[in-house]
Amino acid sequence: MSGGIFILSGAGLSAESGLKTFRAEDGLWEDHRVEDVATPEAFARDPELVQRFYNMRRTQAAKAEPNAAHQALARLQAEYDGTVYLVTQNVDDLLERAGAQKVIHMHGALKDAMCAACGHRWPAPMEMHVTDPCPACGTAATRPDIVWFGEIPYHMDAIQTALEDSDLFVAIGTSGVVYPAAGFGQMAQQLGIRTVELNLEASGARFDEVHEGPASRIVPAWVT
Ligand code: BV8
Repeated sequence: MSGGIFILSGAGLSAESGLKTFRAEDGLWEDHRVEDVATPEAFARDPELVQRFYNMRRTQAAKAEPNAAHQALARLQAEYDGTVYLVTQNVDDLLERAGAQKVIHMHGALKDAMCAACGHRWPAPMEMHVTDPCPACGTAATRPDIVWFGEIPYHMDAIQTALEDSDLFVAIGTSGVVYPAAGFGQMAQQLGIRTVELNLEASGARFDEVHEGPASRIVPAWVT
C-alpha cells in the first residue's frame, strides 16, 4: 500500500466550472468584500444579506458542472492503491458530483444548513431565510453550514492525521492567503513531505515542484 496523497484545493479548482474565486479582479458581491459578508458579525448585523449571498452561491454551484480537474481527482482517489485525502476549502460539491467518495470540507458546504441555536444540521434548501425554523428546536436561527472568517475550521484533527499519513502534499488552485489552510504546506515540509503546487500562476509560496496552467489541463496531466 502506497503512502497517502494529501490534496488541498481552493477556488481555482472550480474556477473553470464557472464559480468565481475570492480574489478575482472584482472579488466583490453586491459591493461587499467577501471577507465582510462571510463573517458571524455580518450574519448578526444583516442575516438576510448573508443568506442572500449564500443562496446565490448555492444556486450557482447547482448550475455548475464538475470540470476535468474534479474528474481527475475523483479518478485518482478511486484508482490509487493508497489513500487520497481530498481536503477542500471550497464549499461547492463538484468533487462529489465528479464521483469522489470522500471529501473533507474544512470550510463547510453550501449543501448543508445549520441551526445557530442548537447546532442541528440538515440538507439546505436552495433558498434559505433566517426566519426558517430549525427542524429540531424550532428556533428561527437558520444559517448556512459554512465556516466564516473568525470561526474554527472543521475536521482539523482528521486533517492533521491525514497529513501525517501522507508522503505527498499537493495544493491545487489556492492563493495560500487564508489560514490555517495556508499553513498546511509548511507543515508538510516540516514533516519531510514532498510538496507540489498546481495553479494558474505560482502563488509564490515555497513548493518542491510547481506546475502552472488551468486546473482542467494541468490536474489531469499531473494525475496520469
Ligand atoms: C481561524 C468559506 C482560528 C466561506 C472561507 C491575520 C493573519 C493570519 C491569519 C488571520 C489574520 N487575521 C485573521 C486571520 C485568520 C483568518 C485568515 O486567515 N484571514 C486571512 C484573510 C488573513 N482565518 C480564519 O478566520 C479561519 N479561522 O483562523 O480560526 C483557528 C484556526 C485553527 C484552529 C483553531 C482556531 C477561518 C477561515 C475560513 C473562512 N471561510 N470559506 C465561503 O466560501 O463563503 S475562506 C475562503 O477564502 C475559501 O474557503 C478559501 O479558504 C479562501 C479563498 O482562498 P482560495 O480558495 O485560495 O481562493 P482565492 O480566490 O484566494 O485564490 C484563487 C486561486 O486559484 C489563485 O491562486 C489563482 O491563481 C487560482 N486559480 C484561478 N483560476 C484557476 C486557478 N488555478 C487553476 N486553474 C484555474 N483555472
